[in-house]
Amino acid sequence: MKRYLTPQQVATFQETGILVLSGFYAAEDIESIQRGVHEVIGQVMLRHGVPDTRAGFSPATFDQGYRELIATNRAWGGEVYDAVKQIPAFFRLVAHPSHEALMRELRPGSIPAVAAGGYGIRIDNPFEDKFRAMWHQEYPAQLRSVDGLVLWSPLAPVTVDMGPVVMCPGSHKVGPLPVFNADPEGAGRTGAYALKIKDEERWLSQYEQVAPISSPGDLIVMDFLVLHASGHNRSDRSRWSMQFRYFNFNDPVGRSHGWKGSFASGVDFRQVHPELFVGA
Ligand SMILES: O=C(O)CCC(=O)C(=O)O
Ligand SMILES: [Fe+2]
Repeated sequence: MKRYLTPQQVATFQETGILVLSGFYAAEDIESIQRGVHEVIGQVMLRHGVPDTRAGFSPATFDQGYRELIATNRAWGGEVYDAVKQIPAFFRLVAHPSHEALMRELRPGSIPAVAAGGYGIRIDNPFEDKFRAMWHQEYPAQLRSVDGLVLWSPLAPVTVDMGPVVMCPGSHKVGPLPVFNADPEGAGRTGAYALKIKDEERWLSQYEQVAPISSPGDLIVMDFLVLHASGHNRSDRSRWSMQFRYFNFNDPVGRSHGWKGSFASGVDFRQVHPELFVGA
C-alpha cells in the first residue's frame, strides 16, 4: 500500500499534533474545486442580476467577483458560502482515499470515518473578525471521537497578512479542556462558535504558537485536541480554505456515546460531556 508519511513525520505528529504536508494534493484536484467556486460565483451574480464581466476561469483568480458581490450585499457572500460546499469536486476530496490512508498511518489500528457536517469551505474576509474561530480544540465542536484529525487546505495562497491559522504545538497532550459560552465581540456567536476555553490565557502561556503559511495543494493536519485559532485577515483578499474532519470509530469515548456529532448535527455537546462545560 502507498505510504504518504515518513516515520519521522509520524513521530513529529505524535509530538506536536501538527503536520504540514506541502504539495499533498494533485493540482487538478484543487483546480476543479476552484473552477466550481468560479461557476458558483457566476450563478450568484446571475441570481441577483449582477452583470458577469469576469475574465474566464484561471486558478489564480478563481474567486474573481466575490469581493464585489459582498461589497454590494454581504448576504450574497453567505449564499456563495453555503453553495460551494455542494461542489462535486469538493465532495470527491472530502472522501479522498489519501485521507483514510493518512489516518491509518498516523493512528495505527484506527477505523477512519468522515465526520458528517464536519467539512466545509471557509471564506475569511478581510477585517471580518466576528467570524473568526476563537482559541479552541476540535473535539467539543465536532464530537464523534476524541481521536480525530482536522485536515486544512487552502484554495488560495495564504500569506502572513491573511492571518493563517495559529496552532500550539504539543497542546493536544493536555486532553480535552473545559469550555464556557462567550461572545467577546458581541457578534451573536452561538453553538461551537461561542465556546471559549476556560483559563485560556493560562493554557496559551504554556505553548509556543505557529502559524504556517500555505499554498493550494498543501495540507495541514491537526489532532482534534490541538489548541488553535483563526488568524486576523488584514489583507485585501479573502482567505479561502477547505476543512475535512476525520474521526476514529475505534475510539472508546466515541464508541461509548455512539459517535454523536456536535452542534452541526443538532446536538449540544454539553448533553454528551457535561463535565467539560463550566459556568463563566
Ligand atoms: O481556518 C480557520 O481560521 C480556522 C480553522 C479551524 O478552526 C479548523 O479548521 O478546525
Ligand atoms: Fe478548528
